Formats: sequence, structure tokens, C-alpha cells
Amino acid sequence: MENREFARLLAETADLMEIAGEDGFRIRSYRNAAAAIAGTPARVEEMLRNPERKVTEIPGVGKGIAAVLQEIAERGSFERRDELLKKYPPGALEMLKIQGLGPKSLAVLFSHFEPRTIDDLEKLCQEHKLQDLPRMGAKLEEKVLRSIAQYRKSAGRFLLSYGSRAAAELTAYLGEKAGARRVTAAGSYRRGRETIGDLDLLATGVGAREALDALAGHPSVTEVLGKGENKASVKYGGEGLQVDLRALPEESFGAALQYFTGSKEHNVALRGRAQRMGLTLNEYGLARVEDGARVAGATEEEIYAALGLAWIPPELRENQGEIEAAANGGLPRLIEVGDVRGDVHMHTRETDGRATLEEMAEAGRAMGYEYIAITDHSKALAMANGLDEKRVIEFAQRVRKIDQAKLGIRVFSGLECDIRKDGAMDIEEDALAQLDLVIASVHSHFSLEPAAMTDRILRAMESPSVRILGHPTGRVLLHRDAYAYEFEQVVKEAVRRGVFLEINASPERLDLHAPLIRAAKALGARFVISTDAHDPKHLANIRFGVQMARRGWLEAGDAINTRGVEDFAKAIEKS
Ligand code: DGT
Ligand code: CA
Ligand code: CA
Ligand code: ZN
Repeated sequence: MENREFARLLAETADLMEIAGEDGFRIRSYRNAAAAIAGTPARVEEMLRNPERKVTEIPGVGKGIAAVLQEIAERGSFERRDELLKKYPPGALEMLKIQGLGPKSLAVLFSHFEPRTIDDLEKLCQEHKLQDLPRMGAKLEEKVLRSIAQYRKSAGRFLLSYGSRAAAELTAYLGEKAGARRVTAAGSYRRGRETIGDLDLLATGVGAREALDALAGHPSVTEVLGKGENKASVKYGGEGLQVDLRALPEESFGAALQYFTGSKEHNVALRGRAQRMGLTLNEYGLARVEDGARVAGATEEEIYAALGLAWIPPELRENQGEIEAAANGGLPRLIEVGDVRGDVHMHTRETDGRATLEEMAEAGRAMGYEYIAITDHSKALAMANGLDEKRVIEFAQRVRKIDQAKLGIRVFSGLECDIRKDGAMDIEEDALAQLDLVIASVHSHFSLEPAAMTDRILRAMESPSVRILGHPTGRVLLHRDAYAYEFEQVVKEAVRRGVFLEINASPERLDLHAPLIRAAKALGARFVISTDAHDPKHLANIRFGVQMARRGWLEAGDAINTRGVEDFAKAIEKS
């Protein structure tokens, strides 16, 4: 079992304890332990098995939690959790995922009504029952209804980053256990969609059949949904990601990869093209209709070529004009991870990050970057210990003094400055002017009327120091929708003022998303791709941001942080 799985069970139980109105100290100890376990590099499962190690070495894990972890490792749950799950309806954990309903509100709700499922909760809101309860009103009912709709849309989907960990783990495992030489991930995962419904794996060549059996034996596989000659389907991990593994002969690998990469819309359009050329395309290959003679199938390249097309990168396969572009030499030369020369949005211990400036610089250097920008939070984010004017100035001076040659990487002094409700910047202009790079971000009041939100962001960009609009739509995947505003108007203003739009590579955000990236590019926008790292290891998330940029048809030149350090410095000079 993975650390995050242990952490999830603890955090979930803490929520239930809070609904039950239990002692705050105990609840906190569960939450702290959950956070520590999620962030610890050592594997809890391993530590529990190894007599020379103790889980109590993890800060925040005492004897009590250690016993709980032991129980989880043995049977996947623990006594306290089971008791609480019995006390509350089965839908309670789901209801906790609904925005606007914290444990405290749920406690009140449960003491007056008996909703057992999300559907019951929805009905209570529609019948305006929440309004009768203390500190709840019509606004909350609306918010909960919106959030339920959002929850239903996202239920059963998984973050791309989760798919990525699962794919890496399973591919390595199948190689080791079954000697499978070639296991490749297809489906929405390969297309780099920000969330995936399930994970589609293909095995070809040596060990492919054996891989079907081996998959069922993986320690994180909780259920085998089906297993046949050529296919196995399983549930993986505590949240039940479905994994489909298909075994294929070598000669149809390209056709199968093409077929199972999708998207369905792309495939339908491609098959139409094949038909018009007297060909038929399926997961086994491309063949002539008249005599069934095989034309292509071993590689994707030969299939696309036989259809008169350049090979189309998976990220573009959404039937959004990529087939036409591939036919007439109009495909973009998509940006690649290696093009990125600096990461320009990250946090340190100064606010809510985990590492020091020097550690982040070292991590940036290890990524092969020429530069980074440290962009901690501003004071409006009091919970994150955001910087006030005085600390902003001190920080800028500190960066000026550090020995950049010794660090081996250029460090820009920056700030992720909150945009207040009225559009004012959270930090005085004089202090902002001392910094190399200011990102303006919305972190509060997400549900303003669209017109007010538009004005708010437009006003923020009036600050001459602002160079980047951070995570421009504010969405949090599977959790919170984008806030509404006049995107086009904001982009036009950003273009006019030389403000770059962020493609935030944090796996929970991936904001901007592809259609908006493409729309913004058409309006002349330029971008930065940055990770918003709160830990040195988050810098590796850049690849998800790059994948999003690729889905938005971006080339290297469209992102400012593909430039060398001097050019980048010039691009962020204040107007
Ligand atoms: P997901 O899993 O919801 O994130 O999205 P996909 O795109 O991975 O969809 P999935 O797993 O149902 O199928 C994987 C690919 O296989 C899909 O992108 C295209 C192909 N495929 C599956 N079923 C069909 C089908 O009935 N017709 C066509 N044309 N393609 C299909
Ligand atoms: Ca899939
Ligand atoms: Ca599938
Ligand atoms: Zn932010």
C-alpha cells in the first residue's frame, strides 16, 4: 500500500471524528500524521515490515498512530474508522467532498436530517431545508447544488499524475514479474488529458501473455474484473482505478496503440478518411477493402503515412483540426519538456513551501535549468504566512546578495501576489517594484459575478509590476470549477500589457487547460509553464504543464521560459 493511501484513511477518519465532535487534539494528531506520511519519502509499508525501522521515526507519528498504521497494513482499515463508518451513513465520506460542507456543517445537518446519499443531500437543498439550520442559507444551498453537479461530473476520474504513477509502477512490475519487454500506456493517459477515466495498457512481444496473469498478482490490485485470452481488467489502489491490459502480437502493435490511444472522435474521423481511400482501419491494422491486403499496422507512423498524414502527436488527437493539419504539413512543432529553461513559480519555507530558497535553487539546477524565480505568497494568504511589504523588500535584498555563481543557477526574486476582491494588488506598488517578477493570482472570492471578476482581473493587470497572471481560471481538478469571467477580454488586455498567462503545471490545477490555451494563442497571448512547486520534488511536475501546452498546440517559442536567462530577464522587465 502506498503512503498516500495510509494518509487518505487517516485524513478521512479525522473528518469523521470532526463530524462526531470529538476532541480537537486527537483530530489534529490524525491530520498531522496524514500530512507527514504523505510527504515522507520512506514507504510506511516497508517500515512496518522491517524490524530495524520504526514508523514513529516519522515526525507526527506516535505510538497510537503507529498501531493504527499496523492495523491498516494488515486489513485495510482500523477500528476507529470502522466505528465511525457505522455511525454515519455510507454517503458521509462523499458528502465531505462537497464544497461548502465541512465536517461542522455536516454535523449540524446530520443532527436535523438523515441524508444517506448525495442524492438525499441534493433533495434537501432543492427543498430549501438547509435554510432552516443555523448559519446556513440560500447561498449555501446553491453552492452545494453546484458542487454536487461538479462532483458527479468528476466522480470516477483520476488525476493524470495518479495515472502516471500507476503506469510507471505497473510497467516496471510487469517487466520484472512477467518479463514483458514492451508495456505501453495508451488511452487518455497517453493523450495527456488532465484526468483519466481508466488506464489502458498494451503489452506486445516477449512476455505479453504472461503479463495478463502477473497483473492480477500486483500488491495494489484489489479486484480482478475479468481476464481472457488477450485482456485483463483490474481495480488498482484504494480509490479503485480501473486498469485494462491488452496483449497483442508485435505486428499489430502500431494499429492497437493508435486505436487504444483514441480519442474516439479522432479515430472516427481517421476511419472515415481511410474509407474514402478504400481502406479499412481497426485495432489489428490498416488493410485494403477490395482484397483485404494488409497495408500497415506495426507502427503508428506507417499507418498515418499510408493515410497520407504526418504522424500526429497523441496530445493533438481530439479531432480538433489535427487531421487536416497533418494532411497539409500544418502540424505545429510542439514544445517539449527539454525546451523549458527555467521554472518561475515556486514557494519556499518563507511561506507555505517545504524547502529553503537554496534547496529550491539546487533542485532547479538538478532539473538542468538556467534560472528559477522564487514566488512566495503575499500577506492576504495569512494561513500560508504570506509576505507583507517589509518581508517582500527584505526578500528581494536577500536574493540580490546571494552568490548566484556558487548556486550555479540564476535566481529571480518574485512574488505570487494576491489579487484582492476589488482587484487591488495585495502589496504596495513600491514594494512590488523591488522584485524581478510578480505573478498576480486570485485565491479568494471565487464566486463573484462574471462582470465583477472580469473587472477585478483587469484592474490587477494595471499594476505595472505584474508580469504573469497565475493559474488564470482557478480551477482545481475534480474539486472546483473555473471562476467565470470574460476570458477573451482579459486575454486581450494581457496581450496589450505584455502580461504572460501561466500554464500552471501542478497536477491538481493544470490551468490554463488546452482549449483556452489555444484560444489565447489565437489572440496573440504568450505563456509561461511553471510548477507552483511547494517542494523540490514538485519541479518534476513540469512535464504535465508541458503536456497541457502541447494539447493547446503550443510551440517552444510560445512559452517565455523556454528562452535563455538573458532573454527571459528582458521579457520580464517592467514596462
Ligand atoms: P477515459 O478513459 O475516459 O479517460 O478516456 P479514453 O479516451 O482513455 O477512453 P477509453 O478508456 O474508453 O478507451 C480508450 C481508447 O480506445 C479510446 O480513446 C478510443 C478507443 N476506443 C475504445 N472504445 C472505442 C469505441 O467503441 N469506438 C472507437 N472508435 N474507439 C474506441
Ligand atoms: Ca482510458
Ligand atoms: Ca479503457
Ligand atoms: Zn496560487
